[in-house]
Amino acid sequence: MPNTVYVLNGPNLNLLGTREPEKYGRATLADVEKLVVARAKEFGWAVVFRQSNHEGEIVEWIQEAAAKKAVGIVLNPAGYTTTSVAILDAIFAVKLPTIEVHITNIHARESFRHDSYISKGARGVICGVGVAGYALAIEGLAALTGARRKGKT
Ligand code: CA2
Repeated sequence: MPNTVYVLNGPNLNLLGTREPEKYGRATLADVEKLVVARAKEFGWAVVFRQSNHEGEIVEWIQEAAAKKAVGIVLNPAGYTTTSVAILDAIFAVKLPTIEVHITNIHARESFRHDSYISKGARGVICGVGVAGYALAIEGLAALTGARRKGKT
């Protein structure tokens, strides 16, 4: 699936918009999907949008993205950010441009959220701008891959 971006979401992000809105906002994950699908479409890209509460499933999806020759990956690793060598290894292995996204500014939160394993393999990191960060990550992938906006027909 060339011209496809994988947007992967880690544990508990299925709760987005339903709990802790003061931290994570009121947009649901379905709203985020709509946002990224619309932005990716501007570049002629389709989106595979998924969420998992399981580390290994995220690893498998990163490998799948490479097997399908995806353009790149947008990843909010959520609670696996500071623990998952396995997800980092998958990012290194597949060599697809990967943008790490966090809805909140992880550096302004508890210190245990600061040190991301994923950032060591990501080409770019966006945090603290809410769910808009996902759309910015699509822009980032376009910048990194030299993709241009398609003219409206
Ligand atoms: O800011 C982010 O996007 C985070 O990746 C969110 C993670 C947190 O562990 C990271 O440090 C920063 C938590 C995701 C939990 O998602 C929820 C969403 C709504 C309500 C409760 C949890």
